[in-house]
Amino acid sequence: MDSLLELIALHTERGKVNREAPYPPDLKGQEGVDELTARALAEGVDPNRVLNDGLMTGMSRIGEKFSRHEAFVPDLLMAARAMGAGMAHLKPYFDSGVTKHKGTLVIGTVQGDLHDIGKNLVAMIMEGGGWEVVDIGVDVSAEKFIAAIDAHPGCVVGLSALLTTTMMNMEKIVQAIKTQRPDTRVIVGGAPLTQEFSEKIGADHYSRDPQSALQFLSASSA
Ligand code: B1M
Repeated sequence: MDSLLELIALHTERGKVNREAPYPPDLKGQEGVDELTARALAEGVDPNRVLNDGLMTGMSRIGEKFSRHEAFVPDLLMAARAMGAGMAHLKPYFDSGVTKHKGTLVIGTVQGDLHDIGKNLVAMIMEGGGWEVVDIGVDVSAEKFIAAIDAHPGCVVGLSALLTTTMMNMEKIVQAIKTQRPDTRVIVGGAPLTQEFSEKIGADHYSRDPQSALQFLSASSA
């Protein structure tokens, strides 16, 4: 089982999407993340392990290589595509089958930021936890968040940021929401964030991971 998870991590890192994918050339004809993830789940591997020890491990390895200038933006893009292929297989496993929603979460990646894998994962797990999720995409301005709040009265808003530069935009968006729609609860997440930053910008909750967001919402809506 561990060797299969390691292969998922490796093929995520290398951006090998599926068997037909010609990239990377040295893995031509081999199973990609698509087939490997499906196989792991069919063999009964815990979906959380597929996510954490397979897909996310591969993604963090390519990120570390990028930091060391051993990988470049196209490599990140291919890894993201491979991870997306794996996540599609995980979705049904995080689906609770709950029909009555606990509430609505409007979620988006903040202005200037195009990273959406973490946001998509949070959206998937919140849906699985019984929340209606309205995903308003990436590069989302304060105005667009406010419009979504107005369209979904009583919703909770989730903001994701992956860049230290766009954390500043997150601060502006939280301030705009808290000034213009003060009753709206805001949760924030993303790799560069900290609890301290979240408190400084006036968010209601900092979520290190999707589970923590779900726990916060479940506790505060109970
Ligand atoms: Co970019 N990128 N990237 N990138 N990228 C990072 C973030 C970086 C850390 C890489 C590095 O240097 N090691 C670095 C940021 C440095 C910094 O600011 N400190 C970086 C950079 C510099 C850049 C560019 C500027 C590169 C360039 O152009 N020179 C550029 C910026 C583009 C832009 O946004 N304007 C860029 C571009 C890209 C791609 C488009 C190529 C691609 C994104 C594709 C996509 O998302 N569709 C990409 C990728 C893939 C990465 C890495 C490798 C992986 C990110 C990821 O998806 N991780 C990343 C390095 C890394 O993280 N190791 C990197 C997996 C994902 C599941 O984790 O998103 O952290 P994460 O989400 C987690 C938690 O953070 C949390 O839950 C998730 C699951 O646990 N979470 C929330 C996230 N949002 C949440 C919201 C919540 C709650 C929890 O509540 C609302």
